[in-house]
Amino acid sequence: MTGNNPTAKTLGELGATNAEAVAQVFAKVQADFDGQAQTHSHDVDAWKLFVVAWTGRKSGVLSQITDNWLKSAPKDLKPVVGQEVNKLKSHVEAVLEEKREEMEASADQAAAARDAIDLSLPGVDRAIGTRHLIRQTYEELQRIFLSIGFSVVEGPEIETPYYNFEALNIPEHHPARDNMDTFYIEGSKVGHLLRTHTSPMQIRTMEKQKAPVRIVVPGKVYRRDNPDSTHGYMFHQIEGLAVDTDITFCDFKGTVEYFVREFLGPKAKTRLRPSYFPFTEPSAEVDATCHVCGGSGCRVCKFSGWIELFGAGMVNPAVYGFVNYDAERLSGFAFGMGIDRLAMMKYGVSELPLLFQNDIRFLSQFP
Ligand code: 2NL
Repeated sequence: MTGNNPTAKTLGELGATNAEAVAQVFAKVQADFDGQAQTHSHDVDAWKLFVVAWTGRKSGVLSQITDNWLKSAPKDLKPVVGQEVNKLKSHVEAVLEEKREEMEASADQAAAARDAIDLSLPGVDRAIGTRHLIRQTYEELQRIFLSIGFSVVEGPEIETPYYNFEALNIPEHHPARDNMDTFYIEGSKVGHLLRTHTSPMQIRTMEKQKAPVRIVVPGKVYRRDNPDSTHGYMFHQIEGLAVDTDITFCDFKGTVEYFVREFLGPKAKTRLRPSYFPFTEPSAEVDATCHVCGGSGCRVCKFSGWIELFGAGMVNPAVYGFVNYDAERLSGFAFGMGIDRLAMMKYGVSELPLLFQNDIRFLSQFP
């Protein structure tokens, strides 16, 4: 009640001097109350203020009416006013209670609607990743070598010059040690470097374990290179090593041919070309008949019918000296292949960077 507040005055001052006039004043107050109850019932905060404004103990409208209208009423009118006050009070109480129940129910309903889960809606469809093409290729290579008795060994990417070069019969001042090819770790007193092949792990294995040895070593290797469509400064390699008392060039050739047929299919033929590596003697490049034309000649094999797959050879006896193996009694073969190169060849990928850009449009072609 604001402004011209009738409850601040007495009934006499309002001109209500008989029962009829009193009833009219109370009817007006009750209509006022009903109107306000209607407007404020839609907003919880407004409703709270409204309730206090009418029922507040000190300055609520009902208290004001009791104080200013009932107490000051002349004796003959008092019973009438008393009755009207009681009627108004019970009306107010009944309306407030009714509205309170209504509002509680609709709040409960709203909360229930908010929390309701529609079980008939379709679920969220999250794409499941696939194995990267390099890993798929690696797993195929691993399967082939596990099937003929090799086991898998892995090791560190940061190495010492001894394991990466010395023990592999690559002496100081050998061109393969050139700064152009190798990343050295800045500030390392012993000249730590990023391995340029996974051979160091084969040396470590032979140091720890007597012959026979049959292992493959997969992993990342690093070489300083100018990046282009087929070169980066990191690639994935898998090297293999077999050492025993009576391993011959025949074992070497048979293993290589078995591998090529498993990897490229039963029709693939193998060819060995003389090559050179400091750690094998003799050394060979292993070629296979072109997987695109089958050997008749095409653009992919530059019309030669052959594709170069990897390098290999019989372990150079000089290497055995570094790991305390008896070079008179033992012999073996070794090979090293670039997994990325093999993947590009087998799956017809022409740009190496595609393998490392994580572009879903490329990756999803190899599910
Ligand atoms: C290539 C050629 C090769 C080896 C790696 C090797 C390891 C030891 C002893 C002898 Cl411990 N050889 N590894 C042998 C021949 C070739 O790699 O082109 N790799 C990408």
